Amino acid sequence: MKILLGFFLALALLSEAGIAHAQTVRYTCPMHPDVVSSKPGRCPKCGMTLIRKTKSQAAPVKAAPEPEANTSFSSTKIPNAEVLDQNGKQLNFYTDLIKGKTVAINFVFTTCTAICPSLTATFRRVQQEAATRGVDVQLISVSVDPGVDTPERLQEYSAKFKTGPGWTFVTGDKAKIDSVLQAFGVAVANKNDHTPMVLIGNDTSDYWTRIYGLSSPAKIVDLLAGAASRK
Ligand SMILES: [Cu+2]
Repeated sequence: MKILLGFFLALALLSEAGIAHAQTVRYTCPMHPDVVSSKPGRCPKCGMTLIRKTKSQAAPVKAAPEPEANTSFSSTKIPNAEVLDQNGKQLNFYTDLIKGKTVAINFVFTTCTAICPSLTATFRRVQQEAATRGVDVQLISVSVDPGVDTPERLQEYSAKFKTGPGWTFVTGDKAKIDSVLQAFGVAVANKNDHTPMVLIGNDTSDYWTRIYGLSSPAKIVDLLAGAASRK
């Protein structure tokens, strides 16, 4: 926890420093504060959409959406929305997928040709490595394109990546999925801007953290093991 706090503090200080020297508008990566650009675009390190920062946004009252990293997330924010899994089965998002579990959640869409195949392949290796190391984890891939990603499509996608049991693909009514995305702070207007982050949580201890979704599977499993060990 101390390490995490230190990290968040460092992040906060870094972004403050960046803002203090800003002459006009700047765009920074939520995950890589050292990436600063004068133009909108994507982070060359992780592909995340850069977030606009101006001096006025450095004021104590934050109006613009800020990266999650320095806000505390809690299971209480997760809606128990009615969603569908890749088998077309109706689930309650919180009680069926999160409650009492250690979870890793990513955000994908099946027609994505950019980062999603790599995110999913990484998740697959995370699943295998977690099993090898005896880390009990529920993997959840939430579609950011529920209108196109029917359960059938997700089933196909899931089969293509040879996912194992304990990995649920989630779609459903757009409003319901949006409520889930909003709760996690990852809702975007354009699906192509979806976050490459993986959220990691232990619901029982209400411990939440996040990691870049293309980190090494071993690193992701380390975080999962750490989360799972929190009582
Ligand atoms: Cu994608």
